[in-house]
Amino acid sequence: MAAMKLYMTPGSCSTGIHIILEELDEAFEAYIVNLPAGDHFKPDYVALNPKSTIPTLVRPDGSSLTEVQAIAWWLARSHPRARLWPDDAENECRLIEAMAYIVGTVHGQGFARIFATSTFARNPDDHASVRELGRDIVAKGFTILNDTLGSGSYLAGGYSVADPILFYVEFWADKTKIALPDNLLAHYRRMLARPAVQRVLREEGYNTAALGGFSQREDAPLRA
Ligand SMILES: N[C@@H](CCC(=O)N[C@@H](CS)C(=O)NCC(=O)O)C(=O)O
Repeated sequence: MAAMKLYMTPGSCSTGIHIILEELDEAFEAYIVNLPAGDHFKPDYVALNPKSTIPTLVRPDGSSLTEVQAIAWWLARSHPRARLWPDDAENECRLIEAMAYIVGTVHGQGFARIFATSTFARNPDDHASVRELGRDIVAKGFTILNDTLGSGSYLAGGYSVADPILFYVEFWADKTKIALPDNLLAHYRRMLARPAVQRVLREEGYNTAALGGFSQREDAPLRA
């Protein structure tokens, strides 16, 4: 059986999927897509993912899967022994609710305005205001997710695919110096202590350093 292939960019949203893969007891191959160089628009990549986004997961049968939530669900569902998806309906719908909000709003509406500002406004005069709006959306999102998490260790009962997804926006908060409310900061640190997270960060070129933070790669501009 062919190994799964993850097409990813270090320090991007694909880091969440990279962590989920690392939590599974199965070999996979990781391929770097250089976004600043435009690799995602090259014909070989477009053939895998016509949306030109990362992450893309190529499954053992050769088919491509895109969209963070769909990939996370498929990985959890096809690897039940890893127990990364809750059994009960309440935790299941809460998990989906959290992932949709993180990827769709905190990332797609908030961080995207900060990292990919020009895709929201053609006029450079508007960029500072677009970025400021992005930071407001992120801050509101973190307040909501902080309340969702409460004093719990993980987002949906036990550890699940939602936690590496939450982690990637916490990681971006660390890099952009956006404050994480207390419950999210504790979650971020809990995630940083996981061996799978440490392996992924090392593989993506980061040094896990002092509590709650690490130094950014010199050579990899962060993109949403
Ligand atoms: N809805 C997509 C969003 C993925 C996304 O926004 N990925 C960013 C990187 S974090 C990307 O591919 N950006 C391409 C670009 O900057 O041109 C998903 O869930 O996979």
